[in-house]
Amino acid sequence: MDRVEIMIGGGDGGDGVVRFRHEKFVPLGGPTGGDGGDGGNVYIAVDRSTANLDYFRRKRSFKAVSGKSGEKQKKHGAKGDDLVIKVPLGTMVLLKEDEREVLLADLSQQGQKVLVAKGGSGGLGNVHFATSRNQAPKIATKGEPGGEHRIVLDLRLIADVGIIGYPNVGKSTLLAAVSKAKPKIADYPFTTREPALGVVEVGMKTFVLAEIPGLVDGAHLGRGLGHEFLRHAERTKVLLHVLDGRSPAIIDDMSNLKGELALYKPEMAQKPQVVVVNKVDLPEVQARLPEIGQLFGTLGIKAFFISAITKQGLSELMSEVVRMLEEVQARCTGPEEPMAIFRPKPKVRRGKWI
Ligand SMILES: Nc1nc2c(ncn2[C@@H]2O[C@H](COP(=O)(O)OP(=O)(O)OP(=O)(O)O)[C@@H](O)[C@H]2O)c(=O)[nH]1
Ligand SMILES: [Mg+2]
Repeated sequence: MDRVEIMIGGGDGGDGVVRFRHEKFVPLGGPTGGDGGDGGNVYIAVDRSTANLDYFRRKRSFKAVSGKSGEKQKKHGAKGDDLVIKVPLGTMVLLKEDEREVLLADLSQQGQKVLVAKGGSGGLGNVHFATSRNQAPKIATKGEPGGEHRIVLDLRLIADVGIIGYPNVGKSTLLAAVSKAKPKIADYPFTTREPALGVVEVGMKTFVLAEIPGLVDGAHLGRGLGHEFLRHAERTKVLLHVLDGRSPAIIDDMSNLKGELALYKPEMAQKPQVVVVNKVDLPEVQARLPEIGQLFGTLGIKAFFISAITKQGLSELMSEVVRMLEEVQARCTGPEEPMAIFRPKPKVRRGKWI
């Protein structure tokens, strides 16, 4: 499970109270009713020990603790405890308003935390309402209810590089050849049914590589498994586009899949891509290499020719990926965008007299 909708509510504010001083020989003591405590806030925070969203199968609704009512002698009620909901690294937090989803936070770093619902303010005790005309006010206000929101938690892989390509082209074989990942490999389509991750070391550099499985024509319409997984590729910086050297229409394969990405999201097709022709160890592919090379040459595309099985061409390919990652990184270290801060508005029911 990597996407879930939950309801969250800030704690309600405690009520203000009506109290009067009762002392011996002071028949008309003034008001002493204290304010209610504020309700607790709800936060969503990254937690190292949480790996998935399975916990939310059982529990879908969360509310922080409410504030306590005020007390006599002008005492404030206690503030409600905050609630911190723990999620794995890589969770996107979206606010659902009607059918629209607004991104509140992309929790892609350890220690990140976002405020998602504010507790209601405590009500005012009658100490606040004494005037020269009314020195014994019998009024206090109720605490505000906490803010309530529908929140979508969407867990996405954090990979620098995504391997895309039609089924059976050798994506898993490539991932296994350059990292310690052990994805299932077999000679039929849709062997990989979940994105697989591996860490690649190139000299002193490392990056995270992910196989994005199940892409077919019409993936953006939900065909194959691809639509489910394309969102994992959204955060990658570079795409490795793997083609099967045996394919009779290798250029069409490339442009069709690219078109598929653009239909899913135009930004996806804009990502830097490395075109990789796999399975060059096979004699039938060997025989076609000059022809394939020429096809890409006329399009001005630099293609990498590899065999994920014999590992031919892999070190050049990985060096190119590192180079491209560095290029993307250099481009991205411009002035930082200001952090968006989400300040949910509680539903107002203020000033209701008790
Ligand atoms: N000869 C040869 N066969 C390869 C090469 N790379 C992969 N294969 C074979 O191609 C078949 C599919 O490989 P996978 O790595 O499972 O392909 P995939 O793209 O991950 O496939 P799905 O996960 O099913 O989409 C397997 O039988 C592999 O052994 C290669 O470089 N040369
Ligand atoms: Mg696979």
